Amino acid sequence: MIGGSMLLRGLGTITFLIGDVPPTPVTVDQDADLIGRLEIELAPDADAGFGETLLLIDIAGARTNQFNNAHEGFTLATTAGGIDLVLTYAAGDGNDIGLIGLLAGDVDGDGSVGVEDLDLILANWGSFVGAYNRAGGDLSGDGVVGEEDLQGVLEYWGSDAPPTPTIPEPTSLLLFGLGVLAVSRVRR
Ligand SMILES: [Ca+2]
Ligand SMILES: [Ca+2]
Repeated sequence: MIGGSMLLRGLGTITFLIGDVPPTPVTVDQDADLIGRLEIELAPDADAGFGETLLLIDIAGARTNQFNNAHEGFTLATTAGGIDLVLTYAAGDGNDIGLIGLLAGDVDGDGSVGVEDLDLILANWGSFVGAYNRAGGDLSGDGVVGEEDLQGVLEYWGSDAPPTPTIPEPTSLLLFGLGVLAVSRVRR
């Protein structure tokens, strides 16, 4: 626990190491003024699930400002398992700082990487949509929809969120398989 206000000014950097268990959150028992950098280091066994929130900083008081390098929605790291760790300033009880696990390459956020994501990239190709505007098609963080974002989708093509109790209908499984085949041909 950090007593009093948390001030990270100038060159201050706070680094969280993400391993196979959730990080222990820093607790700020008053206000937090965030002028500094937030860095994420991944251990080789770093693990996070789709839709899971890892709480980093629990602020009891009010928050002012944001980290210099990381605004809402920025992807700070990607685990080996293909989960993007995306920053939110609205975790916990609404004003805490955390990372939300989203599927890498998943532009529309529906929990799978496929044709819809590719379509969004192509529809916005060359457009400036804002850094890490996922729904707009920027996965790479340069704010423009282009080659890197396309590669991001292709690299994780076919990945799915962890299975839900719902069993997919055989027809949708078949269509999914065809979609993968079509893209494999295009890439050759
Ligand atoms: Ca998707
Ligand atoms: Ca981009």
